[in-house]
Amino acid sequence: MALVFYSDSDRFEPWRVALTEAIPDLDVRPWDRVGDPAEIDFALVWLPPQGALRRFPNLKAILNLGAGVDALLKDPDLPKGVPIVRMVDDDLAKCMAEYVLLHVLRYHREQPALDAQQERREWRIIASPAAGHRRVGVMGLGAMGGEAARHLLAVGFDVASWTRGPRSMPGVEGFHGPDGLGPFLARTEILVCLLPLTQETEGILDRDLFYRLPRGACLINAGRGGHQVEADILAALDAGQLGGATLDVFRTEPLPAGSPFWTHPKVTVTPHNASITNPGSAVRHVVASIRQARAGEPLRNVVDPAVGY
Ligand code: NDP
Ligand code: OXD
Repeated sequence: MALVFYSDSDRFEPWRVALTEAIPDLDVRPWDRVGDPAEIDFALVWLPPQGALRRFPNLKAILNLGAGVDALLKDPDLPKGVPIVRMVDDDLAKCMAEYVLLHVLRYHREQPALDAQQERREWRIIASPAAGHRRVGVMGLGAMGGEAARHLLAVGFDVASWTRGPRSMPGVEGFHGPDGLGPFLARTEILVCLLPLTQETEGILDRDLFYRLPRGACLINAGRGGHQVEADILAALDAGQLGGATLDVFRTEPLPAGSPFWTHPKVTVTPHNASITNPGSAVRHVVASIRQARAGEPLRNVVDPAVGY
């Protein structure tokens, strides 16, 4: 069995070593030494060029190196009927949860205002309530949002979630669907977006949504840049409707040097590093998918192209 690897941001060699340690007879090939395309059973990829996967006539699965499959699904030449498996890995989810916790705590404890005071050498006490009095709303309660919610609950935050279908998690107030969005937003002081980018969620972080939040609410988006109407974020920040925004993802990445986000006093920019796939842990998930395919068992974490995640 042979697997071809493509990524501009992940290194081939650690993946080759980790995969062949687990499955010694797996022939792991880099993109530029693919050999006979008909021999390739699996493609392990991150952001392959459009149309690049159609040259493999015997693909059994496309294994995505990341959790989000929005870029893959945009490819009009994606081989039809080949299952796409998204990345689901404990460490990936835990790192995301740490990112969310860091930035929720930062807003909860008024750290941006305290940083600004320090710049001015101003000594003024700003009191924060205990976490149980801070209402955090998590959009998306999947692998990422679910782990983030668990971390937030562990610290004591008052957590709600918003999902496509009804979901329940102990201790989390669940809202779902278009009708649930308004009440979810109305009770949310710190909004965390961990949605996949789909036709339904494209541009969801817009003026209308921001004005359904309490005034001064803060936004943390580690989903996708395509969720953001970026001019609306800036306008809502300038009007005081949003109190702050922490953005890990952008419509254009890398974020252009001229973007106003870089210098806006109420914006924290991170370079799409909220959580990064690490072969040391993620290899388990890839190996499991290959073993399932070999055994003719149903693959887990397969994307439904019709809904987009
Ligand atoms: P999952 O597929 O596990 O979960 C998706 C969640 O979003 C589900 O709870 C789903 O609802 C909900 N959802 C989807 N569509 C809608 C909708 N229209 N309305 C309301 N809720 C919706 O995905 P993951 O948690 O693994 O990943 C989520 C996203 O996080 C990725 O797609 C990627 O964009 C982003 N990500 C970003 C990273 C970064 O470093 N910035 C790293 C990893 C991921 P339901 O439960 O009802 O199906
Ligand atoms: C992912 C990402 O989807 O890193 O995994 O954005």
